[in-house]
Amino acid sequence: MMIQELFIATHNEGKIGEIIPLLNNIVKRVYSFIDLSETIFVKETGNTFEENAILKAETVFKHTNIFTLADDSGLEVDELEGAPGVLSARFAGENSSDEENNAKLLEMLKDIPESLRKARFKCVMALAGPDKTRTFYGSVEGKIAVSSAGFHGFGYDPLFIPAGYDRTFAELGKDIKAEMSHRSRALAKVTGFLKSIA
Ligand code: ITT
Repeated sequence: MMIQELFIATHNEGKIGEIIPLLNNIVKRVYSFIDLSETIFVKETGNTFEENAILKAETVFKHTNIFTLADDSGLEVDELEGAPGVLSARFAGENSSDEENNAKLLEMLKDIPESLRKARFKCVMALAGPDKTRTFYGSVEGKIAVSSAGFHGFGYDPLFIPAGYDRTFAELGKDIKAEMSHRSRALAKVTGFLKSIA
């Protein structure tokens, strides 16, 4: 079986910008919510990235009938026992902006020294179709900066310094982020799977 068309079920423009370029040579046509006349919002009621990724992919597949890929991702900070985790998008409250979430995280870590600011980004991608939904994982280790830096990317990128670097993802830019990010790593597994069934 070959998957010719894939629907990317995310409303996050930052994710779209990172996912679509990596799929262009793998599937013939990529769709997203801009191709639909009505948009679909899925309430993220799961307790894990995996549950939420599956929920988003399966709900959207039911509407579109096109193989659907969803991304659930977030930041886990050791000092905060894994928070913001699945609540990363709404850390500072429902509909909070990236800036508000980042400000809250910096405030919570303000007395925490560099050696204890360990964190990781995690991404779970779920691929839903007529058969069993499959999941793919990626993560990247790093630490939380003491202040916001850089303008590339989205979300917590201005605060996340990947291991082996001394600048944030937002300073390093999209090419370096694409080499090692949680999303790229999960997506490499997705594209590996798509090629294996082609
Ligand atoms: P969709 O559910 O529509 O895909 P969302 O933004 O609500 O969009 P999530 O529920 O998966 O997506 O929330 C993930 C949040 O984690 C996201 O809003 C960012 O704040 C953060 N995040 C995930 N990946 C990130 C990345 O690569 N860089 C920076 N922040 C990231």
